[in-house]
Amino acid sequence: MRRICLGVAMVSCLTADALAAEGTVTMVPETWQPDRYRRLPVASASASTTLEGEQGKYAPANVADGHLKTKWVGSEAPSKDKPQWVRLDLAGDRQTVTGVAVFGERIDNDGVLDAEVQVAGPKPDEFRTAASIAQAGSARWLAMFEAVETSAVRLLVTRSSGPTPHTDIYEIQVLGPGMTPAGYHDYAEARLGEARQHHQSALVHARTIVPEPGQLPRPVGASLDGSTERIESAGKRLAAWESITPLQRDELVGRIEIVAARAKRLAERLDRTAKTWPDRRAALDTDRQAAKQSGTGARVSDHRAGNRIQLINDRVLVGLGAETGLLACQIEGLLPVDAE
Ligand SMILES: [Ca+2]
Repeated sequence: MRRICLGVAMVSCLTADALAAEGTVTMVPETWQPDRYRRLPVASASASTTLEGEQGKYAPANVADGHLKTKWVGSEAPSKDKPQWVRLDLAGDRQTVTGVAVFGERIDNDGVLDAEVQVAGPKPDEFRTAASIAQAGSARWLAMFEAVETSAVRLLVTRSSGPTPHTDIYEIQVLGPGMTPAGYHDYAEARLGEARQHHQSALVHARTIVPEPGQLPRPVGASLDGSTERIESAGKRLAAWESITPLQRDELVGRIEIVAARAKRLAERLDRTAKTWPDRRAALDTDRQAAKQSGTGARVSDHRAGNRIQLINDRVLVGLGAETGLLACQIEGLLPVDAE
């Protein structure tokens, strides 16, 4: 491999906040495989601009679909003032990233000349440069840097070259530390175990809110059912680990990362709801009493009770919290549903 550029790389070993080391960029052949590294699963992709739209033929997701014939095409000319970028959000909350392999279009055919490989920091949409390339001599290159924990990687292009203002990227592989086959399986099993624990916590919180699962608001019940199904399905697939291909293993680990992250978010959401439930329950009981006293028929009455504005008839109560801005809808006999 011939080194084509040393980037100004600044990445910490633990977070994208404290920047320490220099990354390196080297050319790689088209057949390059991340043998020594683990290809990290990507949950979603987005871009600054996309020729024919984000859902079209040149969608950002094409850079993470595993195919070297599908590509993202940025539609506007990149510059330092107006860079073009494609962003990959990693499956799971955070991953340890050590490098990025970029497979772009030919330099003379809308390929990348100058770009920065960036990693997401702790704040939303905050990115730090981990490695950079200038005057690229190849369409395919590997940027390696000190391991960093991050939730997303972004390729920021400041100059491309070719017959049109476009920038074309076929594939971006986000790389993590390599694992042995047995270690990889253990990792997948551990992550699925975490997903099960989060799911169990979510069920406990749900039971705090209502004792019977059938009484849960439909969206919450559906989320819990979906979580159960995804965990069971991933568990069955994991049991067949020895008989699936390396690519299928990568896909499964990606699924497990997503399942674990969603289960964690659901548990956290229900935990918050469970903690505020006694106060809300009391407020709703008050509302219910008010609803019963409001008379019958379809006629709607409105009145103000403290910081709550209520519209009531005998079947439906809609309350707006004047301070919280929360809209609470209560249908007699059903649990309330909140919306902002
Ligand atoms: Ca592709």
